[in-house]
Amino acid sequence: MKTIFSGIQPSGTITLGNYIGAMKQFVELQNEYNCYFCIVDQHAITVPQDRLELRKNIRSLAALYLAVGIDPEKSTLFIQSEVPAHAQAGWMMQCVSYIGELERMTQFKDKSEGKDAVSAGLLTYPPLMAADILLYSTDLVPVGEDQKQHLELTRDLAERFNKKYNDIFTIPDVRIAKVGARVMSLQDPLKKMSKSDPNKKSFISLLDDPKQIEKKIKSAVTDSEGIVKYDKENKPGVSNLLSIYSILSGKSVANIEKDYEGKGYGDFKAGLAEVVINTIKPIQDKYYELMESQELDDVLDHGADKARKVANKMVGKMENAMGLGRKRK
Ligand code: ATP
Ligand code: LTN
Repeated sequence: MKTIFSGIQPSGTITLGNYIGAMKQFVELQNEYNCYFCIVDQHAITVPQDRLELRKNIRSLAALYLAVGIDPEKSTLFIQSEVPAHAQAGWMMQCVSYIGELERMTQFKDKSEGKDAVSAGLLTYPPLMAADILLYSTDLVPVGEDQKQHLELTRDLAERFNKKYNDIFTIPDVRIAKVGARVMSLQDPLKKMSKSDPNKKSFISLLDDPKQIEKKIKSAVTDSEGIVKYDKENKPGVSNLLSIYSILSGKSVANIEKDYEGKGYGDFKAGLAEVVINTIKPIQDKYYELMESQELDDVLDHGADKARKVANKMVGKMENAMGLGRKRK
């Protein structure tokens, strides 16, 4: 069985973008692959976080992974900071990374833009991500479009390490969903939907209540044409809403366009709100049940134990390859 690894930052509540671009794929893939799904809390602290809020988000993200359908019998779910091998391997990968290539990452440029103080961790975020992936001899990494560049760097770093030290890493492939890999902000359809966006109207979180969802969709930016038609270039707002509608309802974009022919954006938005609410409702029911139960901690304890065993072996191989410490038998 081939291995999958992916991670989500506990930097807020999962959005429809995270769900459509990443989580929904995870659920489908877990039947065919040996899967590791990680709550990457060490990546989250590359930008300022409130400690109580972070703790809450970590637990909430774990419950959401399970609520959307990650099955702990099939997949390993764990918290990055509970497996110290990630930080150890992350340091070694930093030492094979060049500052120039890290400065070229668009996520670094976006997140550091206009900030007075930028942490060194924001720059060295990609080698830690490479470590996450390489520790498990991962074959495939399902992510949204925005992570493609980080995956290319991961492959470069793995090849560099293999050539320079010892051929120990599997070179991972990226898997990007054919549709929905880049869900856009509801307030600025030229920007990706992000859970850490300070403007809460720009995203729908999986924990929003029906009233909030209706309101956010109602105020989503469209255009003045009043025609429900997919045209990414000229109608980015409507096209984004149409994509979300299509993915969540399973209807083709052409059929949705037909359903709303001669009707305005008001009807279309009300229809979309209903589709979103119907998708989210069962996830929320499961989520609130999980947050009350002991099951969550058991799953995370077990996941960390399992991940530690695999990851520690690879750290041993990396240290041997680089000549750290004493030779292990
Ligand atoms: P942050 O706002 O803190 O940067 P984020 O919302 O961008 O967070 P991540 O935790 O960085 O989310 O990403 C988790 C997964 O969701 C990744 O696979 C990422 O590619 C995917 N993803 C994030 N935003 C979108 C989006 N708008 N559309 C599709 N996929 C997305
Ligand atoms: N960088 C990713 C989160 C992430 C990740 C990973 C994704 C950290 N480690 C390993 C896939 C595999 C993000 O910002 N979405």
